[in-house]
Amino acid sequence: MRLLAIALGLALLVAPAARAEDGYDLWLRYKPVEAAAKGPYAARAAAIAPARAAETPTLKVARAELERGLTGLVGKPIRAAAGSRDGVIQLSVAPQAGLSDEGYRIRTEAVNGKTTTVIAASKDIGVLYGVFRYLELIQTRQPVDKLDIASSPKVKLRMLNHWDNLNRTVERGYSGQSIFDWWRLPGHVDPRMVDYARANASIGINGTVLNNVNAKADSLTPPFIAKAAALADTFRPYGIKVYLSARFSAPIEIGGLKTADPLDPAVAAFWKAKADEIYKTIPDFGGFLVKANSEGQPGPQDYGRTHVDGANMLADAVGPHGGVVIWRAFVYSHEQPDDRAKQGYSEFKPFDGQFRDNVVIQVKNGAIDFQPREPFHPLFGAMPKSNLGMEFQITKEYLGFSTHLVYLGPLYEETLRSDTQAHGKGSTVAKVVDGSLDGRKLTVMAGVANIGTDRNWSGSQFDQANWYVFGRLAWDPEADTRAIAADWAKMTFTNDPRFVKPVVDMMMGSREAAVDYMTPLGLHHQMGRSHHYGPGPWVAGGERADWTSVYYAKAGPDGLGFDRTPSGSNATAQYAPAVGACYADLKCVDEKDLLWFHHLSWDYRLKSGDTLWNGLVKRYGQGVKYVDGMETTWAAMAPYVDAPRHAEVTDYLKIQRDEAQWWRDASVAWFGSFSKRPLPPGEKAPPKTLQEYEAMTFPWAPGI
Ligand code: BDP
Repeated sequence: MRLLAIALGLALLVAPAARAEDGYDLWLRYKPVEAAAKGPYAARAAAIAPARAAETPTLKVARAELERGLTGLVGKPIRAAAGSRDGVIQLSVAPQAGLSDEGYRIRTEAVNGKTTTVIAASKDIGVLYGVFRYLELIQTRQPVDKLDIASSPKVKLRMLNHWDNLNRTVERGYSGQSIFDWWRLPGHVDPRMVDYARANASIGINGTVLNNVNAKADSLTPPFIAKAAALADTFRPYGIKVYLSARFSAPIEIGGLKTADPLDPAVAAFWKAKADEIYKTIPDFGGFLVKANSEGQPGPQDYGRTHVDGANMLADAVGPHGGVVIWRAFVYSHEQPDDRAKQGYSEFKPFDGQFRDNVVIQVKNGAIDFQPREPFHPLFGAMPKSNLGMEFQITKEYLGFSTHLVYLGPLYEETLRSDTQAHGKGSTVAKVVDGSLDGRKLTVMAGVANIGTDRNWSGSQFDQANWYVFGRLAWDPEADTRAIAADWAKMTFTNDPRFVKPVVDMMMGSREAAVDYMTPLGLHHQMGRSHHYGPGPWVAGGERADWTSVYYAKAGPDGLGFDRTPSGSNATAQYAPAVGACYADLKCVDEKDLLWFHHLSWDYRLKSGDTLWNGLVKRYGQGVKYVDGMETTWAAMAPYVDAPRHAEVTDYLKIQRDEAQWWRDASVAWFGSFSKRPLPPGEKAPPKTLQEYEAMTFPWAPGI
């Protein structure tokens, strides 16, 4: 016994100090498979054969990842030729029928009568994706003895959009500073950039926009091009291209021109030269992302030109190099007092068919702005002759920042599965995004990143799941987000079903809970002014009406909600007739979208039989209750989770619980001042006066 203790003590002394779990390893932890389950995996992953292909940088990292993963999961694999023994894994690059360039096939085959797992693809990048998939199978304890898997991404450009500034602040970032260390680049490339690339490649992300859409022209100057090139070199083996947000007025700011008019030949020449310069240092540069004539950003309309003029001019600059222009449809102007929800459609729909083939119009999932719930954007399905991409927000600007546990899978899935009915039933948003509805090839799914310098990358352990699910859906927009949550939970924490089931259930309901305690029944944009932290339903006045809460809720003694039916702004007319008619019809519209489309009296009867007022108050309470439930569930998970991560999540849930209550109380106080109706039985009066809630200010809220 003593001897054993001494031996153990020695082993501890010589073993490398185990790093506490802090979330850095994301879903790529590669912890040893439990002894009882290990056998079959070890048998199928005992050796790695020399790759059947020239050793490219991508194959090198694929092999390194496989070795690293297997070493962690089942023990260090040896090297052996395929066919020399059972349990060899063979990486192979060879033309694969029925797979796209990035697709992969994993098959169990007999080579010389020996069982071999072949991970094959037409291009090396497919092999890397296949390796990650194989490791995922082991990490999630799927059988690997008789594999026959083929997978190709359904969307071509699967991208992160970083809203990162050149001084390392991050617009709407809640996880520390920008991970891109612009100041020290290109001389020093933080090794973390490799882990960033690994994580993205593991979920199929193949592009990243390095800088904020509210862009500075400096990002296009030679020093910054060199910095971007250093990142591009680091990401290249992982199949990730870099893109830059381009400021439309750059020809004036860094080009010495007097105008940025897209039809001015000198302006077009500036952009052509700029593109040539970038491609000289970054030969596989992805292209430009542009926010033009939106929220004060410069654009072609400043010169009486159109989005088409601006986008096509830039497209002609990058086109010869194989680049694309991603032009955002998130526009709403100072001049038009129209319902903000209508403006993107009104501005872009008439241009369908006029954009160059290498232009993609990137559309936010909803017509306002990344709210906890929005009906799908009416542009989906409305521009069949244009490339239309999806923009989701992964960072939770409007969903409680990084301290609220909100799994966004159901939000993304709800939008992607919405039926635009553009060509009759089944014309889902997913089919617009993957291009299949109108036979489009250049497809995009973008996510506004939630990544920063925090050790856990995303600001919270559970926000990693939002990065993860985004990537998985970009690969397959029709994937099931519950299954994805389960994969994530298993890899990130444990395969123990006593953990996976309750935690996945908790995640799946968490978004609906946030909708309930923030903006139930179709309410939207009720957050604090500008930082969007906490409740601010009273926000009024200021620069523009559509930056206020009162504009969206339209609360009054008569009732609540924004009338977007034909009797109101008629935004419903922007949808396919059957869809719009349903939204406009109180008998058809789903109550989750009720106040988005309708202005209703406080006594309107909900399906539950409650009045609108009573139903609203109850919804807020339901949201708070759900967070209570999450706290209880999580407390019971302590045996399955390492102490540091368990404690962090526990702390955050407490913050969320308090803030959910605050949302409920402040909203009830505010809307109650209009409804003037008593609270439904059992509902507590807000503990503070309305004036006290209104007086709370947060000048240091993060992310601005
Ligand atoms: C809004 C954000 C703002 C962004 C803008 C955008 O509040 O910070 O610049 O979207 O998408 O949601 O351009």
